[in-house]
Amino acid sequence: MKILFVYPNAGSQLGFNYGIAHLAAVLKQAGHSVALWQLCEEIAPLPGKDAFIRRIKQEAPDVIGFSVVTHQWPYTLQLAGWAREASDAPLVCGGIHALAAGSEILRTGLFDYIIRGEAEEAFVEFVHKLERRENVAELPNLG
Ligand code: B12
Repeated sequence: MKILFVYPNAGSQLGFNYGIAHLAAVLKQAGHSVALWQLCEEIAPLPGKDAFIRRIKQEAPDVIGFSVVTHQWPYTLQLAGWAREASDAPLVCGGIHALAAGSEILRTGLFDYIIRGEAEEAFVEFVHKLERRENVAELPNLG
């Protein structure tokens, strides 16, 4: 499976995301491929809707995972809406905001899933189950 991580980081310092780094490592060890898109003006101007959708289509991910801190939530909402238009891949929200405000995220209807807290085991298991078309409902940390 190909997992595209989206890291909304608008108006903020260019940052290394340790959470995504951990998840990318364990996903690769499990045989999956991983891509990262950090949206930060220090890397490139933030994309408009058309450019965002074009790149998501080019990446053609099987799963799109957003890594979100709370102050990036409004921007995340915009990006998730565009991602919904660009792809049928499940949208998963993780990171500190999923731990702090999981119900609020799910109520928007934009994300298919949240994973709360540490996700090295939960997200790999989630991707495996999706790949095997198995039920993910009982997975730990999943909303
Ligand atoms: C290191 C750190 C930084 C670093 C790196 C940040 C980064 N994005 O990695 C730097 C210095 C850049 C930084 C900057 C900021 N930080 Co900071 N930072 C931390 C700190 C101390 C540790 C985070 C960490 O690396 N944990 C270890 C990694 C492995 O865990 P993780 O990131 O949580 O990821 C795991 C899960 O969340 C999950 N996960 C993460 N992403 C995803 C994605 C998917 C799809 C899935 C399924 C799961 C998932 O799986 C990961 C592995 O288990 C935390 C405090 C804390 N104890 O959490 C504050 C913290 C995250 N920071 C905070 C804040 C406020 C900021 C800044 C806004 C500060 C500022 N005013 O500029 C900026 C925001 C930058 C940004 N856009 O991310 C707050 C966030 C509060 C909130 N509700 O959002 C925290 C919680 C501190 C606090 N208690 O206030 N930070």
